[in-house]
Amino acid sequence: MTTTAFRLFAGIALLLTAAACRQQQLPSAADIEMALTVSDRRVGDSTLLLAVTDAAGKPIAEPGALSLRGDMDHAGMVPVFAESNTARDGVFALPFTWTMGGSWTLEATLTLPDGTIARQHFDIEILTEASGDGMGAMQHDAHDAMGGESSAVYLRIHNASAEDINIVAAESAAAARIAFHQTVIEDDIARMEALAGLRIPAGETVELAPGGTHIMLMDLRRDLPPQSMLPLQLSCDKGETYPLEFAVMNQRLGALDDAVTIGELVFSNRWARPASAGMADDGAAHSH
Ligand SMILES: [Cu+2]
Repeated sequence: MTTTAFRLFAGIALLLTAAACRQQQLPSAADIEMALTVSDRRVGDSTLLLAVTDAAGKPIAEPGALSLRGDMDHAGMVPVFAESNTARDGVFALPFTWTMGGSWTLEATLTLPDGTIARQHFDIEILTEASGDGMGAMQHDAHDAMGGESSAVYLRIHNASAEDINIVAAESAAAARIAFHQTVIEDDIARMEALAGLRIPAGETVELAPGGTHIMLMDLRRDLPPQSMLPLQLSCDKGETYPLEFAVMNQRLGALDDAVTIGELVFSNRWARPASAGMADDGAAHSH
C-alpha cells in the first residue's frame, strides 16, 4: 500500500468511527430538554426532579451526570450545589435546600456519557416561611421589601492601634440605605442580621467576605457596573471618617493590591458586587 492509499484508508476508518459514535442514542446538546419540578418553594428542604428528554420529548435513559448550582439574587449569599449521577427513566431526584426566600437562578449542567455538555437555567421564586422565629422573619421582610437591587461591599480592616475602634456608620451617594449585615446560618437556613457596627479589636484584622459579614447597599441610586468604582465612607464612634473606594467586580480572585491607611486603620481587598438600580417593576411581589 502506498503512503497516499494508507492515508486515505486511515481517513475512511476515522469517518466510520465518527459515524459509529453518532449512531448511539445520545442526542446533541442542543436537542436536550430539561424540565424542573420543585417539591417545595418555601425556605428549607426540597426535592428537585429534573427530567431529561430529547427533542421528541422522549426520556433519555442514561443521561449521565447532573450538577446543579443555585444562586440567590441577594448579594453575598453563598451558592447551593447538588449533584447526581443516577437517573431513573431520565429523571434525576436531588435533595436541595433553599437557604433564603427570594429570587433564585438554578443552573443545571448535564454531562452525557459521551462527554457532551448541556446547560439550562431556571428562575425560581422561593417564599420566606411565614412561621418560625419572629426576629428572623422580620429581618427577612425588611430585606425583601427593598425596591430595586442591592449590592454588598466587602473589605479587610486592620487596626494598627492599641485601642479597639468601632465603625458605626457607612454612607455613599450610590445608595439610600446602608447597613452592616451578618449572615447567620441556622439549620442550614441563612438569614441576615443587622449589626450596629463593626468592632475592630486593637492590633487585629477583621474580614468582611461573602457568606459572612458585609456592608449592604439598599435602594441603589445608580447602577454599579463591573469595573467601576464605588465611593463609600465609613466612620467610627469617635467621629473619624474613612473615605474609601471599592472596585466593583463579580468576585474577588486573590488579594487586591489596594491597601490604604487612614488614621490607625488599614483598608484592603475593597470590592463590591455589581448591581443595577432597577425600578423594582418586575412584579416580584414587593409590597412597596
Ligand atoms: Cu445583607
